[in-house]
Amino acid sequence: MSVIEINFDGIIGPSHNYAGLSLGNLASARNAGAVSHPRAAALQGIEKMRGNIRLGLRQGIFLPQWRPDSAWLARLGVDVGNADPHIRAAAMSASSMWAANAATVSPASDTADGRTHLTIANLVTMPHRSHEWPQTLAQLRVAFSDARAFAVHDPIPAPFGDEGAANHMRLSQSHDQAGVEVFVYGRSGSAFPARQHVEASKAIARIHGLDPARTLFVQQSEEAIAAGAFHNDVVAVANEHILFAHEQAFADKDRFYADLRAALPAVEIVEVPASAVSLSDAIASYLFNAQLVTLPDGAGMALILPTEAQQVPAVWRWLEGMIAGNGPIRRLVPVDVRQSMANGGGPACLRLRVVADPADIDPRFLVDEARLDGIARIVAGYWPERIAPDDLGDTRLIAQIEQSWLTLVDHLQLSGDLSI
Ligand code: SUG
Repeated sequence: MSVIEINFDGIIGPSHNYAGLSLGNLASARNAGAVSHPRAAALQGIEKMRGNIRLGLRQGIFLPQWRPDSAWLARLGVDVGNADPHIRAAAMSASSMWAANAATVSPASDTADGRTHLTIANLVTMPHRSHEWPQTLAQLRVAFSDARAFAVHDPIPAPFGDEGAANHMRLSQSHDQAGVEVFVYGRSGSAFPARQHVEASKAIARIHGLDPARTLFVQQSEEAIAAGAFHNDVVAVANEHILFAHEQAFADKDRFYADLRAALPAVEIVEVPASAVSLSDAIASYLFNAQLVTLPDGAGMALILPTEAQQVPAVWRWLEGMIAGNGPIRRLVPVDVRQSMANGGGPACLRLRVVADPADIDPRFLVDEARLDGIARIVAGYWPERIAPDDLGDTRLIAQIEQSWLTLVDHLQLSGDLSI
């Protein structure tokens, strides 16, 4: 086997709800208080994975986390019955579904010791996400336990905010060759918090043993953060030698593009001008929160993007024009992940990309269509059909959420590894 791109999608958990927890994430704020549909949400995620498998891509999974996070509540001196509603909502969040925020990954060909390095994201900026990392770490230590191939690192210490792969891009001639790693950080000062701190990005580059000549630190534009791009992957995405980005994604794009061209002469930059698609249309449609993937058998690249992109005329017009031209992106594949989108999570948020040899990974974290069928049966049989924010303290709902998790983990034969 050889080194390929594998996308690990977070299975959408049974507690998925709209509590409006993410400041600076416009979709989360807009849908605060709405009724969620966890079962439909998880099935949408499974269908996205199925579609990618049918395109010939390799697919992996991460499990939902145990909710409510009773260990975190205990450290705050409460339990789910007597916690304040905003603490209870934070303990119930299914936000680990957005696996792009699980870790930052540097493939073996970029690192000094020739292993694939993963650093778990601390997610310290948002309380509801700050307690994800221990359960993420537990899973990644099982999935990537082969120490000859992988090094899994603890999170960067607080207060240096790290949001994982959502603020990291890797460009290379092809997946298996040494690449350029680009860390995109924010500066605080705008209306919304900058979640990725440069200190965290630099620490990860050192810990992964990256070559400074092939590592760039780039500031995200303040306009983008103010317009609701709380992560770089809402305004830019890269794959192999292609960078697909909005004109206003970066603070000093001329310098970034020049540095990138110097480090990787083969790079092709596909830039969407603000005159064609405004920042607000880009963010509303999640045009850039797409999976840009290389199709097998030389069929070029495809953009797996949310169906919402079809509903914003300026966006769809621009995309159709691009496809009609002779560019590197040959196919558009809209997918329905509306339940996740309503919390600000598009197709790219739902996955963590790992460029590695699948033979080195614990097979329980890799899926084909038959395994997805089994997961879908459990989702259909156990996941709550709907949750209103007022339901979050309901003891019957909590029991159902806990039972759903236990059943799935048992089905995937991971009970012994991920005990709570
Ligand atoms: O961190 N939403 C997530 C969405 C993450 C998207 N990820 C990437 N862009 N890679 C967030 O803001 C909403 C939760 C709530 O409001 O209940 C939330 O956490």
